[in-house]
Formats: sequence, structure tokens, C-alpha cells
Amino acid sequence: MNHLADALLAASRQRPAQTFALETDGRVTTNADLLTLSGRYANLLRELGVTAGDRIAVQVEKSLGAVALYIAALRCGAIFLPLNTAYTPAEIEYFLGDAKPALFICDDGKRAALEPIAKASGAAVETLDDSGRGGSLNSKAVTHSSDHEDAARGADDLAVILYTSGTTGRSKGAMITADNLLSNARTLISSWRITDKDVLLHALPIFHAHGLFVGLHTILLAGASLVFLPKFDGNQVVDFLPSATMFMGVPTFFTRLIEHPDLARAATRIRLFVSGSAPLLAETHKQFSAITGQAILERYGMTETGMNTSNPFDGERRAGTVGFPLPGIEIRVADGDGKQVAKGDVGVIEIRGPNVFVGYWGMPQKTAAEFRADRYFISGDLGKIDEDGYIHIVGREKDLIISGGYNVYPKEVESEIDAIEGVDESAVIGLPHKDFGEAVTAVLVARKNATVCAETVKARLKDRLANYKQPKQVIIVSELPRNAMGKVQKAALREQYRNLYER
Ligand code: MCA
Ligand code: AMP
Repeated sequence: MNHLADALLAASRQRPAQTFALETDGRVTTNADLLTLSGRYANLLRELGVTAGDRIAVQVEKSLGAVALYIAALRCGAIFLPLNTAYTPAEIEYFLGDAKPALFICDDGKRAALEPIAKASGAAVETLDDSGRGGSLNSKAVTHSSDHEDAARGADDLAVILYTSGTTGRSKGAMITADNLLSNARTLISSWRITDKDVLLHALPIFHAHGLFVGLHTILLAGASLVFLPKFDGNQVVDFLPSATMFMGVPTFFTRLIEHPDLARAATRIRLFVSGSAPLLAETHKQFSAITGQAILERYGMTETGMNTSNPFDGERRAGTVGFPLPGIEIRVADGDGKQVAKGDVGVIEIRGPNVFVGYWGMPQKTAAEFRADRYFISGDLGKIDEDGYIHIVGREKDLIISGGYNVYPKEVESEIDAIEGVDESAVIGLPHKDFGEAVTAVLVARKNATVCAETVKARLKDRLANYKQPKQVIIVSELPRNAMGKVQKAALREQYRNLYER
């Protein structure tokens, strides 16, 4: 019995001939194809020495081969560790050093740069190409049987480690169990009425919770199917919307789609649009609804918890809110001591339920600091509950920027900027941006007699940080605003530069 893999593959086993995914070139992958390929990969992983509980780190382009690899890792009982394709070798070095995977799988083109890093962390290296059909993984897998006896894994065994950036600058690996994932997928299927008749137009990356779990798990579990896009492209989404019944995205997807002249015509067959990962402006919700006649369903989640709340499927999907706690998930809005605040007051959102992760990899103290004694997880998001029970996210207690749905922790960017010669100190802030929601912006002070220019700073960060973490603008000032305690006042900076990107 393999708690997660058995459930995710049950419908595919029942209906092997059914389409699992349609690609933009017309290629069809059936459920049987997914079972065959994941079985071959699983046998190969075994041969490569992967055993239950080993980590498999993966930095590859989005492809159906990459999906099958994920399933294969679960079938082997390994712990899957997906990595953003934008991460630089310097960032990859940290993740591999921390997670100590047995195997690292990367794009063919990145092998030369990443193999020494992987070897230093003790990982063997294999590759997958952009199409998901080439690379050493495929050339080795073809000789393997597609029959695989899946490893026994229980509900509480770890299935995935997902790194989320840390407030101190060091990323933390969220340890997620098989049942965290399965219980959440089941809840979403029933809340959003997903059935085997559904077709999800999948345009999200598959290295984060949104695209991998919310998108793929629900579809597999329901026996539904995908139109599989390699990435978000507004024209392609509009072209393929008529072939789908559901669409999921981050707010940037929706602000871009609103600009498309054919959106209204293309959206008529879609029964559900879902937004999450960052706040959807009420204005975007309204515009989208005026164009398509459809109310986007906004929900709220985290890497550590999966999905926590959702606007109702039936009933009012209230713009600017994230709806109600999902069934089986408890949410409280609390003060600094974990005590529930009065209804309507703002506090920190705390979460408890079968969806909540078990802790950060190798960081017991950080784990302990983020849980209350009664097992509520402290999200760091500020919220309130209105008179009708709808939850509003009103801000963040944690110093975090969300740009186009990706999290950027200012501390990490500041540490890199502060290490540049001639920089005295820096403050990294998120400013309103029409496309990305918030734009990473650096404000810095140069050392006395040093000459530092914005272009040099940007150039120095290129090889160090993933592209979406790099500041869109670098501003050089003579001093940073501070309060009486000497703490940099980021709120004052955000106010001063709020129109920088002229939203
Ligand atoms: C790309 N660029 C960005 C971002 N993405 N800059 C800021 N923020 C971004 N998110 C920059 C690149 O550095 C590059 O800059 C330029 O945009 C073009 O790059 P390209 O890759 O072509 O961009 P794109 O394809 O237009 O990408 C934008 C995107 C993408 C489609 C919005 O970022 C995306 O797919 N985001 C989804 C993120 C996501 O899945 N989040 C879920 C996290 P230059 O030209 O200067 O080099 S899971 C989560 O948050 C929880 C669990 C939840 O609740 O869901
Ligand atoms: P991540 O660490 O990438 O999983 O990002 C989780 C964070 O994204 C949450 O803690 C929230 O700050 C934010 N988030 C996710 N969904 C929403 C939403 N619908 N509205 C506002 N913020 C959201």
C-alpha cells in the first residue's frame, strides 16, 4: 500500500485508455502512457540506488516526462524535491547541500554547471530534456519494465520537501506527508466539484504547490484530464480555453488575460476559474467578471499547508476575500499569543488540520517557533473575518514580497546586495506593479567615498539570484529612514516610492 501514489493512480488504472493530457502539438498522453512511463522511471530509480525515504531533487523544464518522474518518485517511496527552473547554480548548491539528495535530475543543458555541485553534495546526476522525452533518464529507462511494485508508504511518511524562503534569508524545506497532500486534494475535489468530465488548462509551473498539487493531484484523483501548456502564454491560453472546463492561475495570469481581445469568446466553456498564491485585486475580479460573466474563485494557501480557505463554489465569490476555511481545516485569527481576536479585528492567521506540514527539514527550532502548543501553524499572514464569515487577507506580518506569484524574501536579496563592494546597507521592498502585483525594489546606501551604480548592482546579482528575485529597480540614497530604535522603516520607503512603477 502506497498511500498517495495508489490514490493518485487509481482512476488511471481503472480507465487506461482515457486521455491524461493533451499537448499543444496535438500529442495525446493516455493514462496507460503515464502508468507505463512512471513504472519505467520507478524501476530505473531503483536501479540507480534510490530507496524509500531518499530525496530526489529535480530542476527540469515543465513536461509530461517531469510529471511522470514525480509519480515515479512517489511510487519508489522517495521524497520528491522540485526546484524552480530560475534558480542559479549558487542557489542550487544550497538546496542540495541542505537536503542531501541521493539523486539530482537537471536539464541536459545545465549538467556541466551543476554536476560538480551535485557531486559535492553526494548526489548522483541524471538529466531530462525540455521535451521530457530525452536526456539520460529516458535513454536508460527504455530498457526497463513498466511493471513496478510500488514501495509501501503510509499516510504519515514524507512525500515531498518544498523549499520556501526563510525570513532570515535561509530557505527552509517544508516536509510534507502523503496524507497532507491527499487530504487536501480530496477536499478540493469536493469543494470545487471536480469530476472525471473536467479538463484543466494547466499553465502553471510544476515546481511549486499551486501547479503540482492543486493542479495535478486534483485532476489525477478525479480521473479528469489536462490540456498541458509548457508555461503561461496569454495567446496560447486563449487558444486552448475552449478545449477545457477549468483554469487555475496566479493573479498575473488574470491581469494579462483581461487585456486579451478574445478572452470573452474563449472563456464560454470554462466552468471554474481559480486564482491564488497572491492577492487578486477586487478590481481584477470585477473586470474579469464584466468580460467573461464569470466570478473568479479565489482561495488561499501556503507551501506549508496546501490550501486553507476557498470562496464558495455555490454562493457569492466575494472579491477581495479568500472565502471560508475548507472542510476539516480550522482557521483562527489570533493575537501575538495565539489567542483569538474579536470578530472583525485584524490578527495573524493560524491554521490547523490534516493539511498542515510536519516541520522544516533539519530545523527543529524553526519548526517549534512556528507552531503553537495546540498545533496551530502561525502563517505570518494578517487577516480578519467579516460579519458573513469571509476571510480577508489584509497584509503580512512576515517581511515577504510576492512577485507574479513567486515569493521573494527581502533578507535574502539584501544579504546579496550588502556583500557587493561599496555597499553600506540596503532595504529591499515590494512596490505596487501592474503586471507582477509587487515589484522587487532595492534601496541602498553606498559606503563613504565609494561609487556604486544601479547597473553594477543589477549585474552583480544576475548570477547569484533567480531572475524573479532580482530588483526591477535599484535606488541609491544617502540614508535609510529609521525609527527611534534604529530599525529601518520599510513602510516609509514603500510610501515614498509607491508610484515608482505607476500602477
Ligand atoms: C518572470 N519574471 C518575473 C517573474 N517571472 N519578474 C518578477 N516576478 C515574476 N514572477 C521576469 C524574468 O526575470 C524576465 O526578466 C522577464 O520577466 C521574462 O521572463 P519570462 O520567464 O518570459 O516571464 P513570464 O513567462 O512572463 O513569467 C511570468 C509568470 C511566471 C507567467 C507570471 O512568473 C509564473 O508562471 N508565475 C507563477 C508562479 C507560481 O506558480 N506560484 C505558485 C507558488 P528579464 O526580461 O529582465 O530577464 S505556490 C504558492 O504560492 C501557494 C502554495 C499558493 O497559495 O498557491
Ligand atoms: P508560498 O510560500 O509560496 O506557499 O506562499 C504562501 C503565501 O502566499 C501565503 O502565506 C500568503 O501570503 C500568499 N497567498 C497565497 N494565496 C493568497 C491569496 N489568495 N491572497 C493573498 N495572499 C495569498
